[in-house]
Amino acid sequence: MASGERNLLLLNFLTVVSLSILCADKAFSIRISTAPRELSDQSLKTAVFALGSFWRSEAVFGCLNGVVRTTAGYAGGSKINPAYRSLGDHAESVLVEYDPKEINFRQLLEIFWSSHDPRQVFGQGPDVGNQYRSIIFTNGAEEARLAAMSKESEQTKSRSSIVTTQIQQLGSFYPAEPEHQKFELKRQPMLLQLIGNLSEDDHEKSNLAAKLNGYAAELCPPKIQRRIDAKISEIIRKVWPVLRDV
Ligand code: MHO
Repeated sequence: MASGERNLLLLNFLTVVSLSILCADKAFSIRISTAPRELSDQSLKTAVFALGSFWRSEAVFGCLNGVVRTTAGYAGGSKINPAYRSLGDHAESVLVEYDPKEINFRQLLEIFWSSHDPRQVFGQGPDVGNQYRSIIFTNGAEEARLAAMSKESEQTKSRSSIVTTQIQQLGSFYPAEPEHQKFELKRQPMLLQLIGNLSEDDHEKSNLAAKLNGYAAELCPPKIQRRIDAKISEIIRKVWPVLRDV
């Protein structure tokens, strides 16, 4: 067998093994598949948040139970067809597609508040600029109410500085360029190898890629981070073939 073919088989095999191991766990109760649109879109809800660099924002939400897919993109501004180097007045944002039976908007808001510093002005962490501002995008009156209540409660935690987060009705969300999708995962060739060679399109829609993107950035909730860690070590220990002889 040509070595290219063997590598391909190996990658496919590893994909199946890693997927089935990850799927076997209750924590990953959403069916994990690399096939696009694994849950019917009608049963999913979407939410959009801006909380600094979208590389990190995608990772924050990607490995929560109930989050099916994430997309990095631009929102909150008026520029038509923004791009990374010319995003105009948009903020780097993340589109979160979630199963409302497993996680709700209120819980997503909690993750939003605990995952960045909403009191930082004109930037987030080391990143400076308007594109890193904090925004909760809402869809309808109920989400706007929940967002406003959560902001009030965040403000009451300390009166010595102002919570800068904006609350806006979502207008357009523009997905960012492919190289910005699941950026944290793309930085880790070993993890990419574990899930096989996905096409860019499958990669963007894959639930497993979203989870591993969070894991790669070490931004999963600690329990999930440890569980994925253990599973990856197990795969490497038990399954990875080692060439001992020729
Ligand atoms: N601190 C990041 C910002 C990237 S971002 C997607 C960097 O490494 O440049 O805007």
